[in-house]
Amino acid sequence: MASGTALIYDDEMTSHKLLWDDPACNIEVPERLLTTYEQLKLYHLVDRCVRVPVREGTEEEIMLVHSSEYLEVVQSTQAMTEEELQRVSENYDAVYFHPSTYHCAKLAVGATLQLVDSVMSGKVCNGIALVRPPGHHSQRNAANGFCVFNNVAIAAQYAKKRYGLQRILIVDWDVHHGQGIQYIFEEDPSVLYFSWHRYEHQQFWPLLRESDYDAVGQGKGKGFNINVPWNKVGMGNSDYLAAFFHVLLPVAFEFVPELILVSSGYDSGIGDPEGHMDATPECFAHLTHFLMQLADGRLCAVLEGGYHLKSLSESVCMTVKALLRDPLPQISGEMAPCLSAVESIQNVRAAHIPYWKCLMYEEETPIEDVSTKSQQMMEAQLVQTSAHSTVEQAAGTTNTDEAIKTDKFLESHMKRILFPMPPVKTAAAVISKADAHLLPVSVQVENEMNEQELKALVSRFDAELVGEEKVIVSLQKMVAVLDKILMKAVCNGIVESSVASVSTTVALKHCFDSGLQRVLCIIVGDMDLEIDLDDGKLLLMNICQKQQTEETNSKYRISLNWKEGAERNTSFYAVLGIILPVAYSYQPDLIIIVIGPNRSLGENGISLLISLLKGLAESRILVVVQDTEIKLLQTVATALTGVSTPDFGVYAPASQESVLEIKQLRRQLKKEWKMLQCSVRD
Ligand code: Q9C
Ligand code: ZN
Repeated sequence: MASGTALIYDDEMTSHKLLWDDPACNIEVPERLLTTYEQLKLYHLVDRCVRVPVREGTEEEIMLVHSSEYLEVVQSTQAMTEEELQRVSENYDAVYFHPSTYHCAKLAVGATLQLVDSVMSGKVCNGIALVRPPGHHSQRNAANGFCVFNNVAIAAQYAKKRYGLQRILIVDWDVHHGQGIQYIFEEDPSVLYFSWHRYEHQQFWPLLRESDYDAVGQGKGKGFNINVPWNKVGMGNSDYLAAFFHVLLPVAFEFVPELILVSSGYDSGIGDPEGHMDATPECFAHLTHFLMQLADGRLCAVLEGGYHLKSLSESVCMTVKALLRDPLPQISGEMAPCLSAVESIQNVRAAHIPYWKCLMYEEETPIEDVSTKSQQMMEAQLVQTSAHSTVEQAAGTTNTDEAIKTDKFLESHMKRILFPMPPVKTAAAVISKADAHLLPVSVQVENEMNEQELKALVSRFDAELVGEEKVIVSLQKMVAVLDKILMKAVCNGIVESSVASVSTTVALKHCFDSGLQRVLCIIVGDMDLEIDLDDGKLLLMNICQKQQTEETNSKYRISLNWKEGAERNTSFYAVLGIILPVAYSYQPDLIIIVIGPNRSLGENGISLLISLLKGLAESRILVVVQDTEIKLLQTVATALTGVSTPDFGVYAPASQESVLEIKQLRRQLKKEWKMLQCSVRD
């Protein structure tokens, strides 16, 4: 797999600007790029990326999406007077032209294609293009909503043509509906378009009926257009995560994209004057991290909207940090989607049941969302109601007051969540010295802890645990790695143990002794732990093959029966449907993953589990492996370092039995772990 992150930026794209007074357009300013680039420099992210130059997109490339008539109109604006420019602009909704617009719009297209080429050629693994003017509203024959050429749509057509791609995923997390992209690919099953957007029952721009959840695509493209309409403002981190867990990610894993293009608008972030949403910058790092598990990591993010300068620039920086595979900050806020978000999610899932196997056993029906609709209609012209009701704008505050409030909030918020990166990413302690050489080179091999120290440490909780020689050796290895994680000298680690259950028990006790408040322990395979769990400091999940005798689940002890055939890649269904939502609801400080005997997940499943959970707990993960196959150790070590992503091969739908098991668990636990909610019923 390729490595490295491309950054494409050129300040020439700041010359496109509004020359007259137009309140509908005055937020799309050159400072959007300048401020963002400055912030990237401040965080030293520019130095860590691969600089790729921009170029102009060619006429031929532009005509992959746009008509020659429209191209001529845009060309003609180069030589116009201000008055003429204003007149052309008026032909479109929320658009302005400047004499440099044509040049900049060609650079925006070319920058996007340079990014696609860098990723597809393997020069880098992923990247971001910071461009203006944006693209996702623009259509075959029309500019629209600040957009002149549809950069991302052109990139998708280009990638299909130049690289023969058959499946491209476009994720549009901008707060507006990229109706331009929807129109272009409506009938095209090779491009899966996902967009969430402020909708408010069609009361929000662009005010289109076809932005609703029931626009699923047309003809052969049915099922390949996914709209998540937000019917309230104030949607935040948990709402966005829920849409990923329960709509986008399962479908995307089933789709198996070869390339991901992100219409990366940040007006869906906190403080945006257009979006009025509430997602904080680190949310975008988590969204990016999820998408990096698909398409062998080939991801191209292309700037769309984002009009609060600080929110925009911090969010772009968080996206770049995720692309660079830095450990992510913990996501903030209460992890519970609001009712209106769950309604939207339920409706999209219901609308897509006929098209996706991962939804086929759902009996979801669209609901007439009474909780928002009637209310919305009455309040249409009054104060906006907001999803989580904490971000309502107080009467009498102005937009500038709001913007300054967000500036101040973000200033302290970023200080709170950012943390120094441990100098080493992954440490390992294996039993056979020979095995150490077979691990990825970046893995730091640890020596065991001194025996006296170990005995002193363990005797604090249970002297009897330390008996035979092999137990001592396993514990010495485990503590050596765990201590480094706790001291933040390494991020994560892997230890081999011939007595995984004892190693895990000691590891947990050592964690609590060190003052950790929430430890998530996931046991893959058949294994029992002798440990009390009532105070919420430990959440234990067991994925095992053996059928549980009776109803044994409780909030902090969850067991999931899962059987996976050797050649069937179905585990993502369990990981996305249960494990990830519960883990995000819990927000652990550290994660212990134990791979025991008789394991119920294949290597791909284990790899996916580790890769996805790395977004939590600042990547503090200890993996305890009972199995001593070197292949498994390599898989785990590779997932921890993040040097490659699992290859799922052919998707197999989970058996009806497994799906029902998951649904049952979800119903049982969704009151306790709110990120499990994807339907408003029972
Ligand atoms: N009364 C992007 O974020 N608002 N475009 C128009 C008309 C237009 C947003 C309001 C918002 C366009 C790329
Ligand atoms: Zn937007």
